[in-house]
Amino acid sequence: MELTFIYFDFPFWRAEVGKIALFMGGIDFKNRIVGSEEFQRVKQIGQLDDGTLIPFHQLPCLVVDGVSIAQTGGIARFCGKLSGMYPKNDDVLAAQIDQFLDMATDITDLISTTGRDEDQEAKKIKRQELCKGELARKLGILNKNIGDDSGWVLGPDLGLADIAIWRLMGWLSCGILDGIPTDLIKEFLRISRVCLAVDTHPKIQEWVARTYPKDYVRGNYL
Ligand SMILES: N[C@@H](CCC(=O)N[C@@H](CS)C(=O)NCC(=O)O)C(=O)O
Repeated sequence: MELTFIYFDFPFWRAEVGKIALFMGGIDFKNRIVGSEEFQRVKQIGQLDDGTLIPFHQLPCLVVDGVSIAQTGGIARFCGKLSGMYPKNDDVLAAQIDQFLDMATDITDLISTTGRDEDQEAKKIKRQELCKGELARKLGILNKNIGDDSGWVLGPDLGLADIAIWRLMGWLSCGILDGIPTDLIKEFLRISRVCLAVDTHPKIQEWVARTYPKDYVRGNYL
């Protein structure tokens, strides 16, 4: 099976969940990076410059033997099934994983509501308000839904939910979002615990060393 991941040159959770699942499963894939100019064309016409279909004019996209698949959750499940990180015969566990992927989407969408403002100062103020209000509320709810033992979000091993939370929180707390403080998640001890566990997992460290840009800044967890 030939797999090509299409995304930006940035390790955002939407693509990382699927990519890391494949890496954990020892499954090879190609990486097609889209730059900002090509992305403007993708948004308009729904294809890469080489004609590759991008179904909903959005990224990430995964091309499987020539078939383009869109949507973060669908791609994550597909990759998870290939690598054994998403169950094929346990609908309850599958739904439990899904709920964390969808929560990651909700939190991402919340940040996006502040992101299209031309005025940087106005955007910063909106984000500061979000951190005190709805974002803090959502993080508190996410935190509550993570078990209070020392393990992963679900099950005995590192899973898709852990990866999604780790990269989402890494993005939120690394200092690149003006108006969002780097200590944002430190009070959410269970989220912080999971992020630290993912961050120090040997396979994740190998993946980061191998693929992340030189200017990658990790999140602030504890
Ligand atoms: N529902 C999509 C949303 C993906 C998404 O919003 N991707 C961003 C880049 S990270 C994008 O393509 N935005 C352009 C647009 O929505 O027009 C998913 O879950 O994958």
